[in-house]
Amino acid sequence: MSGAVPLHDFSDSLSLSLSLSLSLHLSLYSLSLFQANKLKTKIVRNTLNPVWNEMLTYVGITEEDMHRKTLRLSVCDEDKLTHNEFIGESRVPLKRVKPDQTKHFHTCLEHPPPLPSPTTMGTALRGISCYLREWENEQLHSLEERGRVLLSLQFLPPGEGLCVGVQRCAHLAAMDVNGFSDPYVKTYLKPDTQKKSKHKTAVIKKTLNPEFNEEFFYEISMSELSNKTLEVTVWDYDLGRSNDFIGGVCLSCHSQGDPLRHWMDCLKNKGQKVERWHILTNELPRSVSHE
Ligand SMILES: [Ca+2]
Ligand SMILES: [Ca+2]
Repeated sequence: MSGAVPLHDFSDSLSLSLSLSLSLHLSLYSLSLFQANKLKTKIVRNTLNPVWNEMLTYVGITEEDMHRKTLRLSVCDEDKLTHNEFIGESRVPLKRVKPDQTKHFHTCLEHPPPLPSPTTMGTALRGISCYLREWENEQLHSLEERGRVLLSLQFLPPGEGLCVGVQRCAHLAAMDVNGFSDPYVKTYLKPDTQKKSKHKTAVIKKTLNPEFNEEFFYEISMSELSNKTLEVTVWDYDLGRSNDFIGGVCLSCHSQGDPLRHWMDCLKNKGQKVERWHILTNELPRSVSHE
């Protein structure tokens, strides 16, 4: 990791334009980068040479994604009576893509066998594309991605306090049978012995890409703040039953990667509003500073 990280030097979304010509019987093309969500083109029927010319956009790409992740393009044949059939896939490491540059790839489709990991197999059976384990050595290896959240942090010196902005979420996991969630965001500043640090956004109904644009203020000194952990969790509101946990992220001096960078940028740049995307995972990292 490099020492000084310039702020806002990274494009926050990755656009992918696909124009392919294939000599296979296929009618459905899907594209995955995050486990939580995949993007799909429209279905082209009864053809061996489909043309899509569609633009599919992943919102909330982080710096870590660009270094470590691989885009998987899966081609499938839609079958109304049985499971959709996996035809082949191609992969593009995001390292090969540079911000603000369009790059064209001509690749062949391959048909690798799925890996025998139970979680991978579960996903493969549910979805139309076969997920393979890709980040074996990652810290996030055992964690499932549940979407992204765009947060802003600003330490305000005069009154001493942290302003947390919950801007929006993208590619959230669907927690309702209708294929959507009713998301809202909760924030805590921990340890929180008096249970006073909880803040909640409004619920946005039936969406996987909610916009909140809400700000919460924590009155706290810089020295106290450096020992705290900001816990951000996203929930699906359910009427008449307990709400579903979608995912969360923790920001503190003990974090790693993007959360650590964001936290340090905030502490080092008093008064400056720093915005970053974060990956939401199904479990929060256990930290010794908690409870
Ligand atoms: Ca639900
Ligand atoms: Ca719901």
